Amino acid sequence: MSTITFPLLLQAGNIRGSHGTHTLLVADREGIIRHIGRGASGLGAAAERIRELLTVAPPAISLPTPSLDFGDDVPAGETRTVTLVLKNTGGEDLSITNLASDLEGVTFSLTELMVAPGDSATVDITFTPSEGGPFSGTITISSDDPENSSVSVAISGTAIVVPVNPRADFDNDGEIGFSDFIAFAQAFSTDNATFDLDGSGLVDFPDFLEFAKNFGKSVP
Ligand SMILES: [Ca+2]
Ligand SMILES: [Ca+2]
Repeated sequence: MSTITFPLLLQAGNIRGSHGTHTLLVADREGIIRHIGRGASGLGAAAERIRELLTVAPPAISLPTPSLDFGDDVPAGETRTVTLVLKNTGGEDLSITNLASDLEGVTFSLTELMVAPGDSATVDITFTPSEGGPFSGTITISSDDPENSSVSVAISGTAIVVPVNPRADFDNDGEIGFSDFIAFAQAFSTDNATFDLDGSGLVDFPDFLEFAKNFGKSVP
């Protein structure tokens, strides 16, 4: 018979003589019974079960989403956010020590965090494309996972350039701004053709939507 020391609850009340044999229960720290065996021949199996319970798995990073898509319609100059999920499938706390990207301008809501065993955490990743066209890169995540100290996630998307409607610059100062909005508001519900951007014969809500799409932009 081997002898081992273990900080587990052995439910003494459940070890009893029964026709010359014993029932062996192995319970974990929470008191959940993990093994039931009988007699001396069951000791080896019980000891093996105890060893398994005592072995704490190291932290293990897992990425439920292998790639992140910002979408194919990110307006150039506007910020888009996607969420990265980080999971710890190990048995000890996972320490994320850094997040970085090779795509310039990518920012993270967090670059250091702890994830408890079995838990998930999220990090918001934002990007503001400066011009139209596809973009892609890699997010690299460093952690104390002994087997995967560096893992990566592909990111991609496509930026679009929304053309400016120069007609929305009603005062022709090169910017579609607040002064244009005031002028538009004053012309609302009239038939003033300058402000009737869709040519419907009336300055109305569809014209406002067209104006709003262009608000804040410069006229080239
Ligand atoms: Ca203007
Ligand atoms: Ca109209």
